[in-house]
Amino acid sequence: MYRLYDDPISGNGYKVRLALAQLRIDYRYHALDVLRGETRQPTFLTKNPLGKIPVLETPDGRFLSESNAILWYLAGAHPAGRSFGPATPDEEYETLRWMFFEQYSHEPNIAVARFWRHLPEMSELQRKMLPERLEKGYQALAVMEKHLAGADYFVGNRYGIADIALYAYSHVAEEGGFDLSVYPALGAWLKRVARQPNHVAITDVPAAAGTAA
Ligand SMILES: N[C@@H](CCC(=O)N[C@@H](CS)C(=O)NCC(=O)O)C(=O)O
Repeated sequence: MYRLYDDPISGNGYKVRLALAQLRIDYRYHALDVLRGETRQPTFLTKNPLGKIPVLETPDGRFLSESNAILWYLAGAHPAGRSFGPATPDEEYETLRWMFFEQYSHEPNIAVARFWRHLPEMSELQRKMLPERLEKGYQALAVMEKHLAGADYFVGNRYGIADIALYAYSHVAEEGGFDLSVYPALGAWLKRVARQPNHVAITDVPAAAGTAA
């Protein structure tokens, strides 16, 4: 059986929860609290030396990290996942392009702004850096809006892992202080993604299966 190590608040973890739910893959859920440093404990560092969730443990005992790499793995490793994955070299390129965009231009701004605003108190440095994160986050959202003005999904005009990767933090961007009302095509895409079969919400967290580490 798969095991997912995650923090319920994490959008990176949500990508994996959403994919597992939509692929109907059974798994055990192990909750960690990043704010309490639980991912930096020695037992967890044996699973991911970077000390970060999500980590997906495979039934044969391997520990997979990096949310978008896990999505890629699930799309390739499961017959049901193939419809979520790229079908041609061009689609492989497009899927990777959007997933790298998510990790470099989107997540570090939108997820980080959201995370900081969830903290009991922002540090002086975080307060100083927030406007730049917001500016760069808006640039990423504008790139998505431009694409979605001419397409229903990110790759191959069908729902897939690039949509899952980008949906995770886009749909909660308002929690980071972003105004999504200025992006009508993005708003329509968010609704389209939420209507996919077996969709689960970021707040639909499975019951935890005992100790996290
Ligand atoms: N690039 C990684 C980022 C993972 C990441 O930043 N995880 C955060 C939670 S969303 C974490 O575990 N932070 C705890 C820490 O750094 O101590 C991915 O996509 O999985």
